[in-house]
Amino acid sequence: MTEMIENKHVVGSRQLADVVVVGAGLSGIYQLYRLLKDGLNVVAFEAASGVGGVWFWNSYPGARVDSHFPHYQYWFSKALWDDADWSERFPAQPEIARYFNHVVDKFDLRRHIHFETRVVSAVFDEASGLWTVRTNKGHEVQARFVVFNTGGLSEPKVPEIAGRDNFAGQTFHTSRWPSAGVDLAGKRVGVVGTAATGIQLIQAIAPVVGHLTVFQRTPNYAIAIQNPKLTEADLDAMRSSFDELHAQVHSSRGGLYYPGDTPPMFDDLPAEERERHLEAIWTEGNLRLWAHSFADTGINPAAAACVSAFVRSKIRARIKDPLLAAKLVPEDYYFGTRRVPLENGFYELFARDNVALVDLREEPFQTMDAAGVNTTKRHHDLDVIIYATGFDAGVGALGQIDIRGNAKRSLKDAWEESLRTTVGMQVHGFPNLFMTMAPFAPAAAICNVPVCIDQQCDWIADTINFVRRKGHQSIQPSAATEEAWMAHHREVSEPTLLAQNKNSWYRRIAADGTRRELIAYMGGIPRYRQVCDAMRDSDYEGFELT
Ligand code: NA7
Repeated sequence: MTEMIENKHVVGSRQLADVVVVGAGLSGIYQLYRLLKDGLNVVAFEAASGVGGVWFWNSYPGARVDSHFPHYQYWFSKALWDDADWSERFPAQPEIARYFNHVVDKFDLRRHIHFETRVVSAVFDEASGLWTVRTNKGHEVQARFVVFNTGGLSEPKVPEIAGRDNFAGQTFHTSRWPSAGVDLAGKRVGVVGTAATGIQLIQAIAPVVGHLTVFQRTPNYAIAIQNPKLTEADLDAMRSSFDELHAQVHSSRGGLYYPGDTPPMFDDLPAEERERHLEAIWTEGNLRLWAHSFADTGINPAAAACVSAFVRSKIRARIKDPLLAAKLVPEDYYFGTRRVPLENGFYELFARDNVALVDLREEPFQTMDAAGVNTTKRHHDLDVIIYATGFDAGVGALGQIDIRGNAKRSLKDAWEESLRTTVGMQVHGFPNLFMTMAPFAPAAAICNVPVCIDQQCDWIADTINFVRRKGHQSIQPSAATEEAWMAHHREVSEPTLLAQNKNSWYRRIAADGTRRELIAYMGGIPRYRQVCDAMRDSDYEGFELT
């Protein structure tokens, strides 16, 4: 049965919304807030039973944010900062999930969201200039604008291993963790994946499980986290520095503010000075070594090699067994050219009697059977397999929805042919469709997300308001504007060392398994915002308005 959404806007016999917002995660919540504040009639859909997006789904043991306090929170409301009550420098998932629920209740957003409702299609009609959005629950909404706040890391990836379905034990993906939890006590557990998620999970469950087999393909350069409890004085300082920090993070490259300079690694810098700088940053126990250490570590191979050697020595010092160290210490790529995880006792875990490391580069997966998994060398008996194997980044969630723009062309097909966006927020051929955290914007990757989506949600709302105020029916970037943005993206992003490491989710993996475009825009937030602002301030020169 089709349920028409109750709505105050009535055109003929049709009921309309101004905007459909898809997703009630980090960006969907703010998008909804902002559009409602602007007086628009908004309908929101969310597949989960609650708000928070990744912080709803990723409730695996050990999940916590890697952006240090006080950066990972909304920036649109000082009142929210005043009642924020964080307990740790890197808060854990339950605390962040509570925060999102608080935000939604504080601003009375919940009643606008249809939960446990998946958008299955969004089809544009060129004659009326309206989108028809349908859900798995039979809703059908017609709206002039549709905003996909579906997240960049929301569609899980599971390895294709022959016979996977034969496994008789339990299997989980970290991003679909049961809300009731999983009893792992005493069980033989296998974890596949040792990146940001795998490391957090492994640390949390190693002391609980009977036996843990860690399947690692690529070792990472993890930084030892410093995660003290916060005091009232910390919270007071946070509240009183809101304006200053707001300005600082929005003019930072990646949405995290670190005081101090970033000298070039070699110019006039004596070796001892360099070492002192590295040590001082290391002891901070956050992502500064990656984001704000030396000016040239992201582009100069010699500088990157120097930081890489430093981190390797830190990791090696903690692993007694040289054979184990050879597996856990990365040697064949530079620090910072993949997502840098934070860890807390990860390297020491492998000395425990109940933990074993399997190096998949030495013994790749072969098959799975009822009792576990076969690598090329042996059988591993398991009761539970947990995939910490990441996501179909950037495009995955949108690919699950049948989105059709001009001439009923599918977005998925268009992107399979050639992945492209204009500033990561619009696509030529898809009028009045907007996205956050999509490819080729800082928000797609390499960004403290609350800062990046703050700007994106505002730009989208400003653009929708402009179209309405000027009495236009639709807006989309011209093909030339899109090409110019893509050319700029390639020019600033591809020469970086990060772009040269193909073994990372920052480079999209296409359906055929090949690594394709670098989805991370490497020009930094200020440069990106300048381009977006210029578009808005020129009344969208280079866009097609009907
Ligand atoms: P990531 O960063 O994509 O890491 C996935 C991990 O799973 C990584 O160790 C992968 O090894 C491993 N993996 C993926 N596929 C396979 C197969 N087929 N076989 C063996 N191992 C595999 O995901 P995360 O969830 O850790 O983090 C995602 C982001 O969330 C993170 O960057 C933060 O922004 C938050 P690989 O390195 O590919 O060899």
